[in-house]
Amino acid sequence: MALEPTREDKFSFGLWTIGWNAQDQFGSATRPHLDAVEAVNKLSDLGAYGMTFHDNDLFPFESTAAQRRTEIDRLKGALDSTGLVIPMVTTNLFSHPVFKDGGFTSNDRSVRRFAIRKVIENLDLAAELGAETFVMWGGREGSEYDSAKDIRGALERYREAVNLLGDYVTDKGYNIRFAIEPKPNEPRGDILLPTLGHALAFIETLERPELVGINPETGHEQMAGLNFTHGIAQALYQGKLFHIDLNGQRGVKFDQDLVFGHGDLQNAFSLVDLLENGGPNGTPAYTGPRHFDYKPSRTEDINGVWDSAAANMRMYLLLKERAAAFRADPEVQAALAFSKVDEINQPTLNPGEGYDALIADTSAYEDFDAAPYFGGKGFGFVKLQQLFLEHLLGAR
Ligand code: GLT
Ligand code: MN
Ligand code: MN
Repeated sequence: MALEPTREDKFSFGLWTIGWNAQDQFGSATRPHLDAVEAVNKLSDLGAYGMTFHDNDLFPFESTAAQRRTEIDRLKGALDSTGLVIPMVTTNLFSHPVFKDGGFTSNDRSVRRFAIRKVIENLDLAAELGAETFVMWGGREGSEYDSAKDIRGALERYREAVNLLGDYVTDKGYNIRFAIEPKPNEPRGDILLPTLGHALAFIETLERPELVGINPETGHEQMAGLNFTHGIAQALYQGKLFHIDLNGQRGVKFDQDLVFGHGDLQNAFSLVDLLENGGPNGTPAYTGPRHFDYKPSRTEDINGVWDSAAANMRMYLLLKERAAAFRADPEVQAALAFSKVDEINQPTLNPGEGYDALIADTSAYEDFDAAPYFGGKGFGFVKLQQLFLEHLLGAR
């Protein structure tokens, strides 16, 4: 299997990732500004198929309409000459001081109106560039103090905003769906819709739930101590995995945004296995962009930036190769069968069976022998896990 990325792999990167100039809470930038045209050219050379951006990654918040147009046209020129695409666009509702208490859910009503208008402008741009996914990461939607935010009111305002944006894309005929990106905290002390489960529940309250899915990020779920692969499986189960942010995180701490696989490698392996082999008959379970949302470490110069971009794609392809070998191994297949991994897909009740028939079936209860489960009937999960790790290590 090829470890050289191609367009068919659908790898994409945020302009804010490779373009991060490495300024953090404790120190100034360690790298200069990266021009969007240079970013497109280099990503194309590395084998990516797409780039994504926030409005203000491309042009500053204060830009005039003419400045904005200049930057958009420069980007379009680079896209035309490379064949790179823009599969997703998102809006910056978190950097400018006006959003210090959020955008859609700021306590200040005039800020909320401004935020919705800013997103509408950006939806027009997304449509112009052919993006089909519009991410909404509400990093500033939240609070530090319980007394300072009426959470039910804020959720109602969030809902009002997303419903209106759904009206807008529908009326305009845009081929755009929304993807809410959850995060538990940072920059706010607590962020609304902190996990993908919260977001999934919220989406069901919307007027057009079919237009809205989620964009889960590896590190964000892991910051909450959650299993990212489990979360992605639930998003797939509910038909809501509209986009994905891949990166690396080592444990419950600040958002590290490491290279994909440079954090919890085992979870990255099970994730790639799920995405690539988790569909019907071992087909891919997800066919959208493999989007990397990472930050090249502050220690790196521009060479390190491009090395890290390439590392994301290579890690994904290595894990994909290892996952294929895992699935093809007859010993693994025997271990999966012994562990009854497939039996979970067999309905617990017989066709047409209700509780009356279940109660009448004495083999299910009265005659069922639970005793052998003591000291016997092990599931063999450890043996299976060892095989999983040996494949991950390339030992088989
Ligand atoms: C910001 C955040 C990311 C989001 C981006 C989309 S912005 O960098 O940390 O997780 O995906 O708004
Ligand atoms: Mn992150
Ligand atoms: Mn993200």
